[in-house]
Amino acid sequence: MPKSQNINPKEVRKPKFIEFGKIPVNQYNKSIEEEKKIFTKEDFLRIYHDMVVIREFETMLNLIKTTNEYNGIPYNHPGPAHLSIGQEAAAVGMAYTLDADDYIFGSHRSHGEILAKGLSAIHRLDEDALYSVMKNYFGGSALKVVEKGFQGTIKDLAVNFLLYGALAEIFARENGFNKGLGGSMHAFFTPFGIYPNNAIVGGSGDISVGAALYKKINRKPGIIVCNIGDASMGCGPVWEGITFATMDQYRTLWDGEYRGGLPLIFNFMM
Ligand SMILES: Cc1ncc(C[n+]2csc(CCOP(=O)(O)OP(=O)(O)O)c2C)c(N)n1
Repeated sequence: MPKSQNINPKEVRKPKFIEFGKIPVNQYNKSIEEEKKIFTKEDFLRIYHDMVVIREFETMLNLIKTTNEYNGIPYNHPGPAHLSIGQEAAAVGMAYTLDADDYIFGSHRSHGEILAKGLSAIHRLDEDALYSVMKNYFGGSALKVVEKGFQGTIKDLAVNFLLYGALAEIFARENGFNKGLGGSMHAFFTPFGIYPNNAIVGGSGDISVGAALYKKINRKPGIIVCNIGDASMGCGPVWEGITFATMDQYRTLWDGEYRGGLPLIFNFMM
């Protein structure tokens, strides 16, 4: 791949030490007053709203798994559902400033990320674009269900569409975002920038790098966020992905507008 990268053996074989700079850890120390200057009251309400939606979604799944019932409605779901209760803020914080052009990939525990990214995309897309997405997705089969008897704004309809599509997917239903074939761990909805999650721990660690390379080479707008669990740091493909994403060639050999790193963030969920 290198066009010309000169390596002087006299230089590289010299006895020396490799030294690392400081890596910042736990450096966040803003006060509530400082944060209030960055976000508006509407922002805070929307952040809280999105977190509550995710918490209730996961609580509902937990009740269905453990009691076969939610709000008096009996249902049985024998399939997998890895919940993310307690991680709502991490998911909403990750998605809040992303556009529909920004893509997320995830792990086996990604319901919260899917909903957070979907809610963020719904907020950013205009009503015509939203309606067209819903109408054209698998012939509008999910839209038909949520539209029945619905009275409200297109944005509210889109929220119902998101919740229904994600839930139907988890329940392996035909109206699910992926016709129920992906399920809890492989759900995705690309019109909102929600790319597949992955049952293989760390599986998104290298797929995300490929997606970021695609964006860079094709000069597509947006960035990639790779959401994976901390245990995936023990997986080889994640290190391969990180190494590939930080190759010196991007800085030293790629010319003009292609110079520089990939539009990629690794976001480790603890
Ligand atoms: C390559 C691979 N190894 C092992 C597993 C089994 N497995 C499923 S979840 C999990 C733990 C993942 O931990 P982490 O990424 O920290 O996420 P958490 O479940 O703690 O949110 C393991 C080992 C797997 N799915 N894939």
